[in-house]
Amino acid sequence: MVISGSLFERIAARQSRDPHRVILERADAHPLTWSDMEEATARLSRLMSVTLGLKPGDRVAVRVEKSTASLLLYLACLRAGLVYVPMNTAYGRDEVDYLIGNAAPELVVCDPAARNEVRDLAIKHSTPHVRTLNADGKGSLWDATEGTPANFPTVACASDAPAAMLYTSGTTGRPKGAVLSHGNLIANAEDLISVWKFTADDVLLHALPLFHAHGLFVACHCALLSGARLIWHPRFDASLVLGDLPRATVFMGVPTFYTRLLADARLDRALTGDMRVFISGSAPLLAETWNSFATRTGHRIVERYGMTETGMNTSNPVDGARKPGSVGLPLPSTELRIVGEDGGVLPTDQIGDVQVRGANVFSGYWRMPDKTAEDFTEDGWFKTGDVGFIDPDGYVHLVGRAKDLIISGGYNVYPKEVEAVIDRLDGVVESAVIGVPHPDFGEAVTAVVVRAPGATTPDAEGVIGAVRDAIANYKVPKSVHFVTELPRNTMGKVQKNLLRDTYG
Ligand code: MCA
Ligand code: AMP
Repeated sequence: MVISGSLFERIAARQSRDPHRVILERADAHPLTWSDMEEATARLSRLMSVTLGLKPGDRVAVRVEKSTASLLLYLACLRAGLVYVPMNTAYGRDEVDYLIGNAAPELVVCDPAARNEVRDLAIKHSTPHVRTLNADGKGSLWDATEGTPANFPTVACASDAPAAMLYTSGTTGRPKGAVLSHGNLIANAEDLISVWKFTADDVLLHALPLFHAHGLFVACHCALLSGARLIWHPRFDASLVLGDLPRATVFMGVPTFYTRLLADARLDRALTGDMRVFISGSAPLLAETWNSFATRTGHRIVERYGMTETGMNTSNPVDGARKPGSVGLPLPSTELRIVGEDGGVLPTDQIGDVQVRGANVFSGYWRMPDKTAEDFTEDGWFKTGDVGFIDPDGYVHLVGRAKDLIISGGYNVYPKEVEAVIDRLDGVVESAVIGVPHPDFGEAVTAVVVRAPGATTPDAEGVIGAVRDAIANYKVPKSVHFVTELPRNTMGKVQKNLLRDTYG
């Protein structure tokens, strides 16, 4: 596939065929048409490029609640050739501090409530501009666009120009910025539109957060590049989603969305009768959930598999067999292989490391050439850190992760980050953080702590409180266990599998 031009140009080319058609509906405000979006993004792009003087390739770090204004800001960055750097709104001060220091943005946009804290961090890291945007789309960013002319020539860019940088944590060390190019995003969106058969007749119910690849890229790009309409929910609320399903044709979510929908007695065939497809990803969807959903609604959820660094890699087909427990077939532009410990490609049905290559795969981590080199093979395959096999029909099955990662409600938690907070507490010798099965979040963050001999503090509440004060709330352990020592193998490595057996 030959990819050229900016993602915004592609979206504009699709949408400008019918500029007055509604492309986004929301409960509390007027629907948005493409001409509304065109005008708003022109103003925002002009503000950032002309008034603030940002240049193509400059980063714009954004920590704001999901709103239509936050979507417009993302589109305006694409339009102006700026690199959008979203932050999870749950991030604490230390996480924001690290990210601003590492991304070196020219502009930070935050909620007005966080303005003073973010301004101090911006001063610390010499970030020239801080603007605010609240959940209603108000704030100093928006105010400044008033009176700005609503025209802006979209910045032309090569397909390998950076479009967004999303931070992803690591087994060791601090979070890394995965740089996605316009070409990566376009290639992946076009594959998904074709595999999921999106058309302008679709209506996508969007209840995902906007700061991760799932909600920002997968959902928004499929709709914006196919001409489908978005029904916009600020966050996932099972009851509100059930209320809007009869008006939608496509729904996307993490497995927790599906278990929460199943927990509501109103979910049935009648309510979902006009739906074309339900899609799940970001975390393993249990075959049990897939089967219960099929029994209750008649819909076979389409499970797909992706990563921040690669976008989506595989999906079960819309036409053809959808296998529960499998993440489906490689997408048209993605090659996927399973390799053994010696790096050799393994035959069908054998379990090994999953590697991918293709137009969807990012080219590297921001300012981390060594880490980038480590994660790619010499012939350009990206080492996903996932473990799986390919069955005789070509379907990919994930069976585990080589990386020490917990996925809780679709959010990734790297144990090291939580352990570092616990280990610095007075009275703590060391800790091990593991994921254990959880009915709502899939996996729950669980801490196993060794206290100093004779120490009675911190207790479980003390550990939980300390983590809550330091990092994002979804990383806080749901339970804490105290032991006199951690199980170790002969190499001295903590045997987390034994801890998972004991506390899972
Ligand atoms: C909220 N809480 C959580 C989580 N979310 N705890 C563990 N794991 C979570 N995911 C806790 C909060 O800390 C809080 O605890 C309490 O639950 C209530 O918080 P609230 O925000 O009201 O929760 P919620 O609205 O019920 O959120 C649950 C959620 C949300 C809707 C499942 O986590 C969510 O939207 N997840 C989607 C994540 C996602 O988009 N992932 C895609 C990543 P306390 O009261 O104690 O403070 S992209 C990706 O992975 C790749 C590319 C891919 O393949 O898609
Ligand atoms: P992230 O890099 O934060 O976007 O998380 C990507 C990781 O989520 C992948 O490497 C997988 O471990 C996991 N993941 C995504 N989709 C699925 C899925 N359908 N089944 C199992 N794991 C998944």
